Amino acid sequence: MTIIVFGGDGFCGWPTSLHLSNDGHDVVIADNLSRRRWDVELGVASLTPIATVEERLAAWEGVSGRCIEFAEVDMLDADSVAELIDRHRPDAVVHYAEQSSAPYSMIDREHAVFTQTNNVVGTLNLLFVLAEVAPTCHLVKLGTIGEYGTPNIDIEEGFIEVEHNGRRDVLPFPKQPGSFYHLSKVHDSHNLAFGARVYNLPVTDLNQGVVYGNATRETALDPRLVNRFDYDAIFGTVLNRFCVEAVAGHALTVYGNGGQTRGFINIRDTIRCVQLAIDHPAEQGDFRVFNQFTEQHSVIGLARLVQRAAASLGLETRIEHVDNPRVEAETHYYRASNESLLALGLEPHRLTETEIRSLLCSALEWRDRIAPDTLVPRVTWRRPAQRLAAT
Ligand code: USQ
Repeated sequence: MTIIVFGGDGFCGWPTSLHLSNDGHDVVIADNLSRRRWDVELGVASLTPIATVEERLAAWEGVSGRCIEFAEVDMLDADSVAELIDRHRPDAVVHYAEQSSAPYSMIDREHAVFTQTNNVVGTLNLLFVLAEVAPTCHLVKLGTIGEYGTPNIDIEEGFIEVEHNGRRDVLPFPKQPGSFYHLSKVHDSHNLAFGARVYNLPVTDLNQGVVYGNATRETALDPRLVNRFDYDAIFGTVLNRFCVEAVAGHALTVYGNGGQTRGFINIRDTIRCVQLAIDHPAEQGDFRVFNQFTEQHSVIGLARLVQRAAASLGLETRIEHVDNPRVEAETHYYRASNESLLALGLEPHRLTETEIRSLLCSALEWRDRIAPDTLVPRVTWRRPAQRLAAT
């Protein structure tokens, strides 16, 4: 197949692109390289040193003999997106090209507006281009399981059967997202569900959980292929952060009581899920939703797992319950379904002690690059727009 990966230079997009290329597909990466600019804006950096996109692609060709084309495209520029789709006529597009951090979206008005404009308008542009230029192309879109929030009932995959006043229907599962970022994904899902229906497009929305790890089989083939490993308080996800905190001798920063429970997934399963979605495409006019996570954990449970694995490596760690910078339930029911991808053949990597030890060893390898200042959460949900208040 010919597959365009929008956002193919980012944390999930880069290993996905390599994996699909390794699987024999013709892969094109479309990316505006904004993820690298946000590092500069925030004064943070990946724990692993990231090669330029040109170096990455040359290294991949060197080790695999396969070429991945790169196009610097901003999804807000619909003409460029249309030109790219028209030129390649892809069988599938994978869409990761969004601002992916909840804290980033909560910095202030400007960052909230940017996140929603970038994500929602970019997705709308792609939807319209596909409808006009490539209506049989399968759109695989990365959403988030955080769209559902933490309801006091089981979370289904996108839809729920409801009985009301004696009548029954299957309706979109209620959404209670926890940040302007998560809201942007909700808006995307609504636009995609509507667009798939009226333009008869095949769409898969992957509601992904919190990703951990950074390396995949392909990224390990050459140092220039190494993937990002974010650990700062804006872009780092919780388990990766705990591993870096453990090797930095920093307390594990559990927000609040740590009872927050989420779905988690290894980056190696992320790329496999996307591959499964592509191999088993949605029908024309179908908007299907898969919950993409493999196991559930509470934040305090994860901290204890990291503490135990760290101890086995001789690292002393301390858990600190810091004031929760977010507005979120800390004690709640959580049980989400993830049957669709398992039914398609996903064989999950489990979060064993060995797996956490291997994450800790990756962090140890780059210990000298840790900037402890960036571990401390500075964005709070409760006090928006400091800049606005000052004006
Ligand atoms: N948390 C801590 N300590 C930390 C960092 C986070 O206790 O040092 C807690 C948060 O309060 C939250 C949970 O850990 O309750 C998860 O936070 P996170 O930063 O790992 O993940 P989140 O902000 O929810 O977002 C991440 C990705 C996002 C993706 C989402 C999936 O950045 O792109 O969509 O995970 S989900 O959370 O399932 O919506």
